[in-house]
Amino acid sequence: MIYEKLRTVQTADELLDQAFRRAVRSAMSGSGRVVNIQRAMIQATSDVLSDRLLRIVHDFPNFDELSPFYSELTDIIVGTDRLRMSLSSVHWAGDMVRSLARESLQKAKHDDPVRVRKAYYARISSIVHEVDGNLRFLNDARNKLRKLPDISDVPTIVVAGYPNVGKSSFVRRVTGAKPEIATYPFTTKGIYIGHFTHDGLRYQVVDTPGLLDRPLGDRNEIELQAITALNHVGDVVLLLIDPSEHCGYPLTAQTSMLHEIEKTLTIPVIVAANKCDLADFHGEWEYRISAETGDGVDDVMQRLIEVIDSRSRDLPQQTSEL
Ligand SMILES: Nc1nc2c(ncn2[C@@H]2O[C@H](COP(=O)(O)OP(=O)(O)OP(=O)(O)O)[C@@H](O)[C@H]2O)c(=O)[nH]1
Ligand SMILES: [Mg+2]
Repeated sequence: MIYEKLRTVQTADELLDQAFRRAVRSAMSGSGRVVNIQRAMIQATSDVLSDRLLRIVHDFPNFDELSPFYSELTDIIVGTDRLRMSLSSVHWAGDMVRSLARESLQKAKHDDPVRVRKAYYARISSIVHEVDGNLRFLNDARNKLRKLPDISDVPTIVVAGYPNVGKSSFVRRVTGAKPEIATYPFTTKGIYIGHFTHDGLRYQVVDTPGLLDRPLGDRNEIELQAITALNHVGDVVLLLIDPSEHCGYPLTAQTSMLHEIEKTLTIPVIVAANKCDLADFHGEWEYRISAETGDGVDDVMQRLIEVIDSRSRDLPQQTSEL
């Protein structure tokens, strides 16, 4: 996963502390004239600090080259603009540390070297402290982004619907007993990602708990963006309805959500009515299924696979987009 290798971003004080300690060590190991010792300290501080600062910038990926999935989620979770701004501030600080060191190294040849070195320390302390807010923001972003699920580049069915309609039961039934669990920005709950194979091809099924628990009209911008991100996560959405209303949500609420979702998403939405084994199940549905007994599950899976296959024939660029 693209954010997996991001290292902890240290605070201004931690970075300075490390650099100054390294400088002291280099001063103690060197011998000779005061000017040489002071210049070695400036050099060591600059090396450690600029190296650390620029490494932070290089650790983050190029946001223009992210897949639509990760780029959309990055924007939702931390905000790409803020991220870019913080990275360029840190880059600026790294450059300043270096160029001030060059100046100070020259100056130390003529002026009082101890004073020059102290002045250098003061300048870079204030520069690094100036970007401390950005460093903290980047570390926070790093912690959030690392939790993004590793969505692999295989055809993907997204299972959505109101809480308790049977999404997880469905995912477990079609993908077997061992789902991977990932944290998702959409929800505080863990999400299941399962896989199955059909005609020798691997498919992925993604559960979306907590995503659709109230009308889209009540959503703020960020939540709506999380829902439209599904367009990049999946090739097709299976929207589960629970006409028995055992899930605790009236059928009218569920169907109006269905219409909103169909309008909001650009990928195909297939609807299946779950819990057909229950006596309270009612209504005419193209796909009547039971995640519990397995009734009708094969039919709807057949349809989902057909939709994915026809999309990958019509839109070859879509399958390689992730
Ligand atoms: N009778 C019956 N019960 C079902 C069926 N599918 C799911 N259930 C039950 O409905 C309840 C909710 O099922 P889940 O699979 O956890 O529902 P979910 O949509 O994943 O719920 P959230 O993760 O909370 O959004 C559980 O008690 C399931 O056993 C079904 O086809 N028939
Ligand atoms: Mg669930």
